[in-house]
Amino acid sequence: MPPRTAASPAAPALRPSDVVAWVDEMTLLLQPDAVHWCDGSTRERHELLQGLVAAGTLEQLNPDLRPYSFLARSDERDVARVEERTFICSRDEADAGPTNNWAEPTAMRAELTELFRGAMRGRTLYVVPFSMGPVGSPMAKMGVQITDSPYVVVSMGTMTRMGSAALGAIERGADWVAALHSVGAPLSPGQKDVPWPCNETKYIVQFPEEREIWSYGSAYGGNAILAKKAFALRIASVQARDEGWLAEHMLLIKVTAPTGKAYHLAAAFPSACGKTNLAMLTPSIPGWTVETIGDDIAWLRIGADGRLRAINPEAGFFGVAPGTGPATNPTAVETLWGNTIFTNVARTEDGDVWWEGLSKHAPAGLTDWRGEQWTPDSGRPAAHPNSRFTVSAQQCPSIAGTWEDPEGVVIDAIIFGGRRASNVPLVVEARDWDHGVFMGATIASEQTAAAEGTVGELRRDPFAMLPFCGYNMADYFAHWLAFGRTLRRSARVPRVFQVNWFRKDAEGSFLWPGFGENARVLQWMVERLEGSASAAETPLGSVPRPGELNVDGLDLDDAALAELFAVDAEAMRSETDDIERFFATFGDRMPAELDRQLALLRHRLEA
Ligand code: GTP
Ligand code: SPV
Ligand code: MN
Repeated sequence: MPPRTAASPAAPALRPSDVVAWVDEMTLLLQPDAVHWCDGSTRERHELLQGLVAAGTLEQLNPDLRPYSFLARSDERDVARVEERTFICSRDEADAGPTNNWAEPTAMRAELTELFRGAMRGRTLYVVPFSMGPVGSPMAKMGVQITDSPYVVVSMGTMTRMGSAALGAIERGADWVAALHSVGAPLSPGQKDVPWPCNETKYIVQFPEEREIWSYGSAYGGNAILAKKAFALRIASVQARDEGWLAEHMLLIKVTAPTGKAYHLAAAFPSACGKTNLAMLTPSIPGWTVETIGDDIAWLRIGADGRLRAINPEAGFFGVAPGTGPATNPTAVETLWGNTIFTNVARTEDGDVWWEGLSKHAPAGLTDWRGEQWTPDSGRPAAHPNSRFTVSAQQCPSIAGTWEDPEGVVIDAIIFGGRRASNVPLVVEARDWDHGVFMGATIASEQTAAAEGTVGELRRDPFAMLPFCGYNMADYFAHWLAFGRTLRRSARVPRVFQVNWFRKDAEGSFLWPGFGENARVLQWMVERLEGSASAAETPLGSVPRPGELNVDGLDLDDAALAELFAVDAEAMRSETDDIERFFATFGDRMPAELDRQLALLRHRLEA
């Protein structure tokens, strides 16, 4: 198929002049061979997928086993988010804060302009208009991504509402975020392409004041699908601060109790710490149902009715493959029946996919994520630990009927969590909103494979937003505190909880069975909301009284249950010292209320 140009009949009739002006300017800089305006149609997706197969980026899986599904093997050096190469280029360095990399915006813009000059030679420039949130929702926001990666285009097609409808909203006057992306691998005339073009030099740059994103050198996930982390969290968190709402790294679920009463919960866990799994949870306890609204990002604001409301701005799931199996997440396994792009998983002999945890035993004849023969004796995982699936949310059997409600769902409770082998109990309820903000601000978690870095290393990851907050994290804490004051004037302030599914015993085994059994913790939360469950006060907050947590039928002895809730005073004291050091990194921008919460915690620990 010859590449289309902007002047081809496929270019949309409707092209907002400011988008055209930006595309024209970028076309001059990037010097692509062709320009393609994406309309988001099925035909367009089909043609892109066929082109990706022809280019060797995608391999079509066996259609009898995995209909209309594809496997991508990335470059081995392009497998996760690159936090070291991620920058917040606010005009004032202090506005990026100590948790972000900062660079002076004019200098960064000049440097990037030179990097991007001619970067698309030999390639097609795709114009990808998209909406975060249902088009027409008062909470939706538009964006336009320019990219030279058709893999990114089809990913954006699944993860967002992509195409002409978004362009229409922009034409009618909606603001939009400009997101520029190149794999940074121009082709000279006649040069053969590689299956996964990328560049050793990588930049993921946000200009928060200009609401602009420039991403160079990677085609992987959060580095390249710019609607997701770069826009819906880094840029949107700044918009949210300025406009009085919240852009969060949260899943959204609807929980229905046996009484038929439904509640909506939002939960923030760091990358690869269980959001998709909780979002798709199949309760192990009879009478309870959990429906999915979102699995990674939530936008929350106070609705016209004064209640806290949330939407999932995304349209698909970019989920972690390893650990996803019939016993842990049967809903995800069902969701992935077809129409799925898998990246960096293993391939079976008969043309299907496999990863650690999909089945107990690996099938014979596997090809690993690098394309090499693999057996269980190979001494390395068959699927990359951060291998992923990209699939439409529509395909999820547990998707809630209300998941696209333009007004959003009413949030009854907020949950914070992390991956902690010790110290942090299975579940704790905050005393009030401000204490809940303190919990969110002090979350620490063991690092996972979702980003480059040392897996297992404990780090503070406040609100699971450490890599995603587009401004000074202390200002973000203050914004959460102020948001609570506004909420208190409205109908109802949601309860706040902290959970930890990952506590380990002395032998290093998980103490809590997790997954579907996490419904037992949700049950206690709902009973707290209903006022039917009591709680015991601890220095950290309220925990279920003995016998209040439903452990019926669980293979969990009293000692293990006690260990799940044990608070070691000495360890907690050293934890508070660590929190104090962490807070101190923010200097005088740190809200006094959180220092007060730390003092209160220390006081309770001494008492
Ligand atoms: P991102 O997409 O990176 O934001 O990750 P996520 O927060 O959605 O994490 P996900 O649900 O994909 O889970 C990540 C890993 O944690 C997977 O390997 C899961 O199998 C594992 N996991 C999830 N929930 C539990 C749990 O309750 N207990 C245990 N032990 N592991 C879990
Ligand atoms: C995460 O790392 O939190 C993800 C995957 O959800 S990525 O899109 O790469 O950010
Ligand atoms: Mn995530």
